[in-house]
Amino acid sequence: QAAGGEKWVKSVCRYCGTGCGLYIGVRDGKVFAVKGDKENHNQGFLCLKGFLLPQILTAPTRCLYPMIRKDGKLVRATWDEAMSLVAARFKEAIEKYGPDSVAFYGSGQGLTEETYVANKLFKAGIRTNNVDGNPRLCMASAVGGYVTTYGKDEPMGCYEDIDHADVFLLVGSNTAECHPILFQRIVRRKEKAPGTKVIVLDPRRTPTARIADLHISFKPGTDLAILNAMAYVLVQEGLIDEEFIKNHVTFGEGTEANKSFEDYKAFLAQYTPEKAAEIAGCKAEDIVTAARWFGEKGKASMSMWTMGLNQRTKGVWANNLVHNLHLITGKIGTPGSTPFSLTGQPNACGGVRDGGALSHLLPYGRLIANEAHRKEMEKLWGVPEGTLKPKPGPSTVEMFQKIEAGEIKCVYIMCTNPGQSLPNVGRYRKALQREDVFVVVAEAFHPTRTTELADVVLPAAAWAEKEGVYGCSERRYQLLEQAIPPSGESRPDFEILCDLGRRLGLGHLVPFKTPTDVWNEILTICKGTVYDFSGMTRERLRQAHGILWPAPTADHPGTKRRYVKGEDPFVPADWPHRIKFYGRPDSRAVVWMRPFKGPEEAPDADYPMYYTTGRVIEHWHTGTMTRTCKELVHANAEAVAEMHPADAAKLGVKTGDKVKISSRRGSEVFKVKVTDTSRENLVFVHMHDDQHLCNLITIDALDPISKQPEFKICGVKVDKA
Ligand code: MGD
Ligand code: SF4
Repeated sequence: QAAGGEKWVKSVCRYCGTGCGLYIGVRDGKVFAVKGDKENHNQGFLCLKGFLLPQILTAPTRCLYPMIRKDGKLVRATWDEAMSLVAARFKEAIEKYGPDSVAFYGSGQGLTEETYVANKLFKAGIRTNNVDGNPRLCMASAVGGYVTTYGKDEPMGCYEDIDHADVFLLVGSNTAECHPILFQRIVRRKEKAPGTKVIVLDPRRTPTARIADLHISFKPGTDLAILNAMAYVLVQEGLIDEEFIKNHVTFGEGTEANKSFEDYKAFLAQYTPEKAAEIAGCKAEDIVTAARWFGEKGKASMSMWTMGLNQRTKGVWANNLVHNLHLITGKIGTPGSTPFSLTGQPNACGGVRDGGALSHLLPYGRLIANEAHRKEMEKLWGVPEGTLKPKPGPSTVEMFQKIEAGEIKCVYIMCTNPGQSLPNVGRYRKALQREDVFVVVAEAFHPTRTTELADVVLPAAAWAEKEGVYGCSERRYQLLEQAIPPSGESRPDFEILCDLGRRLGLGHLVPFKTPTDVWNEILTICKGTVYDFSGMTRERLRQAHGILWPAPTADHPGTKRRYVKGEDPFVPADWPHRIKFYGRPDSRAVVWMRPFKGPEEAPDADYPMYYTTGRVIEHWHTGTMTRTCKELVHANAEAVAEMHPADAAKLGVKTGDKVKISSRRGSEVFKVKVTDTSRENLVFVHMHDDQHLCNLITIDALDPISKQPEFKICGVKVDKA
């Protein structure tokens, strides 16, 4: 690739779960540009955030040397000083209070190798299951949906399904802003096949809703009623596939899959379109239309969803209800027909979900609570039987509650910014400020709303400065090659973690010299599981533009559609059907009866408006990276409160005025933007602004199954400021 002193290094975008392939242009040891990879799924396209990635590398806020807090201030230290202090404090806590007094909080943006090292070090080395990560805030309900419905996590479809779909059902996904390159692919499909229908279920009239053929706006939290009513119409109008149901589906309620189709029909009787419309504040005929389009015989239907469905106290149930639509119509596992959850982060799937770096998981589909799985991992990791603790650790919010309670004394935070991104963040910021809690933050940027609370800040090499694997929404694993050396004194997270391991006397568990060493071990860990990607050698990943797992042998091309005979290597050739849901013992997926239940905190007399939060196209999450790009800041500088014109008129405010938004947990002042994007009685606030924390207001109530917080709904009052 070298020409005239320049080289182009194959990599992947640092930001969203779309996982666009790109090349990094390097000249004189500096990154000067990126360009889209035409041979990858994104076909050479990148969105603006992706294009502007080079700017983040030289931002004045890059964290370039270690820091230790002394007399209340973070001061420069050497690596040895910082790491000796971290190791000493961890050792002291473990000796005095036991292994569960320390914790690791990771990220769906860490490279697979980094997350693997941390997971092994903490679970098998330190012997604590206090390991969780921000995918808990993001994808946990989607995981819960897949596991309860199919017995195994992760989508069965692929991006290519977009090119074959006749109907798109986008539920709680602002694809246009959060997964722009996939949205563009949907638009291209619509242009190419003019009869293609887009249905958007979203309380807000988002930029995604603007291309919809049918947009159903509803009261936040009521989509469970709408999805059940769609199923009602499908059944009533015979838009179901009885043969598929007979061969591949079973029915369930609660946690037991022991019901019949007749029971399901009786359950649906309470969700007539009229009843659902009354609950949701939408039109019954729109629900009927959505169901008819989705269920039309001979058409391919693809559903996509993200945080609108996942960040809910009924998130797993809502996920189940989307799967139900596919299972009763048989619109699953053929080109263009698939339920497809979009992941938020670039490596939430590959690193954290698949890699098992949550508090209840072990790598590649294994569970902490399962004795056989623990034994298998103990053997693979070469540690004595009984090393792995049988009790799952706390989920993210519960972990910070243990910090608040003084039970966790030391926490290592890597590649995430919980001081800004946790729900009800004021509460957990206080927890991190406890005198007796020692906070280590491995960060590529400083200051952030978390480094400002740290006792030690470890400077991390950023994207392009290190090598490793990312796995995006469609099970595609891709290698990010190192393009330039780390900035300043920063080091790759994997190196820092191995250093910590050695200092804790656990170097034998993390003896890795390079990320390739880690990857080679990972290939042995996934082997024999349904994830099996042991055919994805490092060399192969260097050549390929991503490979979709399973890929169990070096000559296996990867799997576009799971559970499908002829595509998925785990469906036997002599299986009598097209599909085998082998994740469940009876090879049947479950249609769950999930009743409508509202949000944890609906508006009431004291807090009469709905409050919801999320991303905007210009910024990535808490903004530490994108807010260093002048073009992006120019386009969107400050988080605003989007309000419907009728609400603004009632309050007597116009665009640019300030409002104070308060919930039972906290308040913050924002500038107003009056827009019909917002539904009446709903205020939407962006999450990227470190100076205006939308999470002082959000609720930290959790889905009881997935433990994902309800970022998307709470009650607030809005006053003129
Ligand atoms: P990010 O800004 O992505 O947000 O929340 P966070 O993960 O807290 O933080 C990533 C951090 O990693 C940044 O501070 C960045 O500077 C740092 N970093 C970048 N590269 C590296 C590296 O190579 N190594 C290390 N060590 N650090 C690096 C995201 C979270 O927010 C998520 S996933 C979701 S889905 C939630 N969404 C959400 C919402 O919709 N509404 C509200 N109100 N809050 C939300 N919070 C959640
Ligand atoms: Fe990066 Fe996502 Fe944009 Fe693709 S769509 S360039 S992965 S931010």
